[in-house]
Amino acid sequence: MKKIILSVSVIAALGLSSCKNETKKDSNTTNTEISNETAMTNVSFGVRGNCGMCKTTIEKAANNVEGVATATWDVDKKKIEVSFDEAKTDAIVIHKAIAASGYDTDKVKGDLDAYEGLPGCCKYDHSMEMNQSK
Ligand SMILES: [Cu+2]
Repeated sequence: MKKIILSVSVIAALGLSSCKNETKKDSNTTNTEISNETAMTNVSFGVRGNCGMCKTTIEKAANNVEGVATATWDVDKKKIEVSFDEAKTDAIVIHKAIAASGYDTDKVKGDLDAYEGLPGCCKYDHSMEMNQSK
């Protein structure tokens, strides 16, 4: 009788240890997925501009940077929100790309030649307040 109880408990122990192994595999997979998601970095910073055409130009400039996933400029707040892969690019590269299209950011001044080439309605005031919170 004792032998039977012993062998049953051995089988039970084997069953438990194999379950543990499976659980480990599952949690490893989950961790990899989470780290892929958190690789995206979100930044927001001030960018001067006037209208919907400015919005198109600014967002296009940001989106053309390799590693940028999304870019949304807010015409009222004079502010852009960018989501990018930190392994591929850096926030300052995005500032420079927007500045090259003629627009001032809170870190890099807009290229003046590109500014001169902007449509009249887009020639924003260089003293405009950016990154407004209203
Ligand atoms: Cu404009």
